[in-house]
Amino acid sequence: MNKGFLCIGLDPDIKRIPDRFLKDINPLWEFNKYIIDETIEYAKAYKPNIAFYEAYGSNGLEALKKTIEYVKKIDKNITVILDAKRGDIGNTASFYAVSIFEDFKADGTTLSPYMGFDSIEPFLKYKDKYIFILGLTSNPSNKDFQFIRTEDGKFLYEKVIDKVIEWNKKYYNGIGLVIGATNKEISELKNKLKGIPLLIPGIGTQKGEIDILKGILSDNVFINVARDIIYSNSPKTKAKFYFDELNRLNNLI
Ligand code: NUP
Repeated sequence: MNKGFLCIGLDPDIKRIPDRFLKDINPLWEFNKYIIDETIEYAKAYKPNIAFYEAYGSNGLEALKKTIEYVKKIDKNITVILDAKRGDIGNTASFYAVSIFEDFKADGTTLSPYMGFDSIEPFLKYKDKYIFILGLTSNPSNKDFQFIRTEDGKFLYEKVIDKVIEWNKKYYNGIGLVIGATNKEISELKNKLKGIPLLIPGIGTQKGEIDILKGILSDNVFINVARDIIYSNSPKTKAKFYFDELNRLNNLI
């Protein structure tokens, strides 16, 4: 089933959500429910970032859990990616994996590659889940480490991408990458990344250009937009805008 490419980021900030939600017992949950109801017809996926929930302790985590359950209850085919950027030694990582995949029941998550394979391995036994490993991130400081030249002349991010592609072939095809839409390098990476699951943030508030995504869209590619949709006056209209734009781009090829 192809339901477009749009992944809506559920990153609720209490300071930015409309006043009418603040009187509720759990404003984060009520706000998310509103966003989901408004946008679900255009969403292929939702991506809550766990930071926005952990910040509010048990109330926040309850909102996160209810949010994931709600999406799945409405449409079990919608992918929920719990953005948590985990990465720790093996036995610790195995508990992160249990939390994300068995307790929160997310369909995918994000991982940092910095600690190497043993920090990724515990996630690999969940073969029906996506893992997106940070490859080339969308933030300005991605230059600090990701663009360090390695001994064979390649940038560090290129080495990470090569390694993830190798793992994808060796283990299972749910292993993918985070590639920020703010990077012009995306254009050169398109061929190499064919068939690899991709989570692409950076469109909208971070000013990534949507046209750079031409030629990269496919079934397991998720284009994430959070703030520009969830805080707009009409999340539905904004979600439709991105849904249509991505489909237009896909049809150009
Ligand atoms: O490279 C990355 N850039 C990025 O923005 C990797 C990420 N996981 N993210 C996340 O995507 C970020 O933490 C936030 O949850 C979302 C982008 O949100 P927005 O800029 O569309 O509001």
